Amino acid sequence: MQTLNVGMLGCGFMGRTHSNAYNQVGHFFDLPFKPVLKACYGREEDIETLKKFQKAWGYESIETDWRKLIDRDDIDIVDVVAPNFLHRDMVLAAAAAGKKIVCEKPFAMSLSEAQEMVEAVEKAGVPNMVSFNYRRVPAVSLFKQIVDEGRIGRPFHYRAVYNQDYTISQKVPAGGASLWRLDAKVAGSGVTGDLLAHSIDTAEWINGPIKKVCAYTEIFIKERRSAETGEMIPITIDDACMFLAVFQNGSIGTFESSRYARGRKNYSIMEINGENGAAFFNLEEPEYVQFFRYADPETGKKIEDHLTGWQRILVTNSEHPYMDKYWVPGTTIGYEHTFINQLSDFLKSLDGGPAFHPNMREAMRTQKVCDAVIRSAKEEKWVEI
Ligand code: SOE
Repeated sequence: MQTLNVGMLGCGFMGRTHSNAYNQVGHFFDLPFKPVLKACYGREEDIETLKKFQKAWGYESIETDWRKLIDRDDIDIVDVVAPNFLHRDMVLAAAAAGKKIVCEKPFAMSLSEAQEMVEAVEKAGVPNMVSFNYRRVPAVSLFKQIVDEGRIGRPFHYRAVYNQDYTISQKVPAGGASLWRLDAKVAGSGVTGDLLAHSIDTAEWINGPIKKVCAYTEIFIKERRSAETGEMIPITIDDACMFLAVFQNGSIGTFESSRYARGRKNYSIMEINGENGAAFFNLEEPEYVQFFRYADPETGKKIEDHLTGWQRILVTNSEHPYMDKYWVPGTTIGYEHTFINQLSDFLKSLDGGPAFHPNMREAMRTQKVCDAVIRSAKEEKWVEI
């Protein structure tokens, strides 16, 4: 089998999820390629972390200069999992070197950066994908299937929430290896780019394009100690964001996200309510999708009776998306499998399989909506997408 040599640009949380996927994917899926973990990159000052990372995942070599890694002849895929502010330069260099590209979300810091990156990968003609892993939770794929099968009918409402609580304490510093998400220069935005990007990606994938938004953002703690210098620095990323959305299909939506939602760790929910039915998903119970059936999708005939109610579907049957590749019905898979599923889809697309979604051009939509949300909050008005 042909090998595909991976160069991993980053050795943090997402570096781990992606490395695990390369190691695992061939165990579950029949693939045209065998990924080989060739090299991983980390900064010189993080050398101990980098070496630990190399050993944990089995990389053949390390680099402390990412440009050198990209230019190596023995690298086929460049996987960008570094903090957001580095994505642009890394993707432009990888495209110029003719490498296949995997990039974590949000793939750019702004819409203009995203446009530049899309132009570069398209000019170079290199296959590329953006990692929105939650599309590949089997229950989320099933949620979309239910909508695509017409079981919801005309949609009226879409709502999404993505809440966490890890920045409530004033003592949490900003910046540094683990908390760069609080530093606007490194992350671009706060919960909008980090969390709502996921919700927007799945919302548009399931319910079509958003037409306009009206947003409010809040910064609860305005100054934090810098993890790098120890100085107090102003916080400019959005700690919380709420926005109203009007979809092109006429339905209306609400989106809410915060890192101050005490008790919520990675609470991402989505619900759609239509004329004929409704669907609901909660990432804290990722093996279930809930479905409410009100009318027959073919005839529109009402089928409500005394047994009508929400169905809680355990998404572990072989008929369910991706699940035939894992264990036996009733046994579950987890967070890490969303990255494995996504990688399998990407690798298959490289050998004539179905096109992978979203590539960078498609993911630019999410960037567009995120930019509009931030602008709407700043200017206190509705913004058309
Ligand atoms: C933030 O805490 C974070 O790690 C996001 O960056 C990921 O995209 C999300 O899936 C989990 O939470």
